[in-house]
Order: sequence, then structure tokens, then C-alpha cells
Amino acid sequence: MKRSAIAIIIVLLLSSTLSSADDSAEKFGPEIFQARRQALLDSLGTGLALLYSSGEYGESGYRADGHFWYLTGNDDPGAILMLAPGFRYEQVLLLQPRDPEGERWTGIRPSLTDSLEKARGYDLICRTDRLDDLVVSCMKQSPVMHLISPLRAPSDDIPADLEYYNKASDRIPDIDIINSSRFIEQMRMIKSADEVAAIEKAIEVTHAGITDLLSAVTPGITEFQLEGILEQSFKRQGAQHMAFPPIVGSGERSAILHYEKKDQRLESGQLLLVDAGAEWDHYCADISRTFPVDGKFSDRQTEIYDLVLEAQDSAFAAIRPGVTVREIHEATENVFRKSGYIDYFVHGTSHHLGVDAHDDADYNLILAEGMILTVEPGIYIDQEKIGIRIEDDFLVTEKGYRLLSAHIPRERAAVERWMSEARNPSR
Ligand SMILES: [Mn+2]
Repeated sequence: MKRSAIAIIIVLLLSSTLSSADDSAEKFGPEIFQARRQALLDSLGTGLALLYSSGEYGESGYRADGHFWYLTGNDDPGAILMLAPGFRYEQVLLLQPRDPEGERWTGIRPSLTDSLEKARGYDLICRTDRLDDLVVSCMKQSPVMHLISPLRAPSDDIPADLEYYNKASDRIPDIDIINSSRFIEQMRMIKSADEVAAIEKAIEVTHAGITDLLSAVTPGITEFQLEGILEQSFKRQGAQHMAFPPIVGSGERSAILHYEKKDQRLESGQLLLVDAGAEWDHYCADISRTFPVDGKFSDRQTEIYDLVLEAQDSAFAAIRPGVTVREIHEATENVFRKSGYIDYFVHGTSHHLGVDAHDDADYNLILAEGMILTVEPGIYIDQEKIGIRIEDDFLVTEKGYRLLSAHIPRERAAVERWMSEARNPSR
């Protein structure tokens, strides 16, 4: 099968270069990023590809987007990666010019020498003002421009790479702009041993963070107080960033999917839904659990909780190399359809997990060894103030899967015990 053949090629490609689990002190050192860039370069054949760092400014500064970090390990705002197979500089990192005035306010930008030391494997590291010269001279040799960034919808803003390509083709005749976004998606879908270990660590931190949050769950406490405990716990454990803004929703808010306000007080008899993930070495966890505020599920909550659990179990039973994400989704849908609750299940069951909580991926591909995804069935009945989601993270193995979050309590009695132990640590 063609699609699985592609996956196998990627496994071979990555396992030869990236699968050394424990032999380097620095897990994601320069040679990892160099090998990733080389693999992408080899897939291009001719021409050039530009990747603009297109991340976001958060509480602790700028973070590159997933593609850019995956290929460079670099979090400098305004950086550009140029890959040009066969050109005299095949791997070029372009950094924003120094800005002494601005740096007094926002911090020192690295000198080119500092960047060079941290970023082995480039043929050239220079300032972004050299971009035009490099591109023109490369286009003389091989007039092909590869789009690597994820495809956008026609009504989205034009991304920086495509805007630059369009300008270039207005000025230089006969340039081909081609879509080469699939290869990096496929690369990112298959995780090396070090990537798996980073995600497992992120999950462990998330587990401990939710335990700390649970210790404070009681009627009257606000959702944002619980969120504060969670975030503080992640940071205390050495995880500086959250994988995404967590959801901490109680009562009717448990039934709102991406509920962001957290100013409500918990009430007796209600549910509390927590969807959170720590980030470790840039890799994300994504875990959801639902708790009864009083520590014990009511009969009605029990009924729905066990149904969601059953749906998750049936999804697990479907996971093995060769199936599609659609088939996993159908396994959960079947449980909800049979029980008459299908209309209360309103989102997908699985997504890929990695540098991004929703990792870029080609969802037409079948599952293959080394992929990491979530399984997150949920039922949301807002008129009853019931929202229940259970979300776990798994690694596809040779014959089936390994549940990376297996140690986080999932079954109803185990969840109640977990709560009780977190709230009464002396017992
Ligand atoms: Mn998720």
C-alpha cells in the first residue's frame, strides 16, 4: 500500500538518525534539528524553501511555531530558514538585525557567533537583509519555490512565505511555486524515542498538576484559583509552558467545549471538567478528566461517565497500525449511537499530538508505528449541566498501541479514589 510505504520510509529515515534515546545529555541538540532539515532538503530535490518563524508572544516571550521549531530549535522572533538543495548554501538561518535600542527593553538578541555555536549544521547564518540576494542567486540556478507551511483557506491571510514567493514571481519570470507541505507533516507524525520520552514526561507533569488541583477542589472555590494551582504546579515541576490554555469548567460550563472564562465558583452536586497539558522540551501532553465536585458521582453522572468510558474503551480496541483516525472515531460514535446519545457528541475523537497540541498531520494517512494521538470522547448535555470528557494519549506500536497516560486514573471508582486521596493526603 502506497500510504503505508511512505510511513515506513519515514520510520527508517528517522530511526537511523534520531532514535538514540539516552546517549546524549542534551535530548534535542543541534544534530537532531540538522538531521530533520537534511531529510526535508532531500525530499525537495530542487529549488528553495523558505520557512518564516510564525509563532506567538506569550507570558514568557516569543515561541516559534511548530514547523519552525521542529526544524531549527530556534525561538528568535523574525527568524527565517532557507533550504536550497544543491545551492552553495543548502541550510541557511537568517536572523533579524541587532537593534540596540529595542534590546534594552526586550532583551539581548543573540550575536551571529552565539547563534552559530548553538546551531551547528548550517552552511550560513546571516541577517535577514541578505534574503533577497540569496533568493535571486538561487533562482538563477533552480527557479522552484516550495511551500512548506500548512495550507491555508482561500479567505485566510496570505502567510509570509507565500507573500514573498508571489512577489518573487512577479519580478522573476518562470518561477514555479509548488506545494511541498506534505513531507514535513509526515515527518512530524512519526515520533523518535526522545520525542516519545518528552511527551511521557509532559504527561507525568500533567498528572501531578491535576492531582495538586484536585487537592483544592471544594464547593466555593473558583475555576481560576484551580487553574492557578495547576499552572504553578507545572512550573514547580520544571515545565515552563502550558501546551495550551487549560479548560477548567464547572457546572454548565463543563458542557462548553472551548470554555475560556474561569470566574465561576464550584457548586456542590456539579461536575468539573479539566482539559490541560504541560509542555516538556517543546512537546505537549493533552489530558482531560471530569470530576464530581463533591468527590462522588451522582447516579445520572455515573450513567453518562460510564458511557463515555465505554466509548473510549471501544476506541482503544480499534487502535492498531493500518487503521485510520476515521475508524477510531466511528468506534466511539457506534457506542453513542447505540445508547441514543450521538447528538451530544460534537467533536472528533482523535488528533495527533507533538510539538503542537494539535499537531500538523495528514489525516488521510493510516496509523503507523511511532505516531502519538489522543482519544477523547465526550458527552455534553447543557440543560442538565453535564459535560464529561475523558482524554488520553497513546503511541502506536508495532502490533497495537501503548497508552502513555495509563497511570492517570480513568475508571469512575479510581477517579473518586484519586480525588479522595488528593484531598486527604494523610489518609
Ligand atoms: Mn485534545
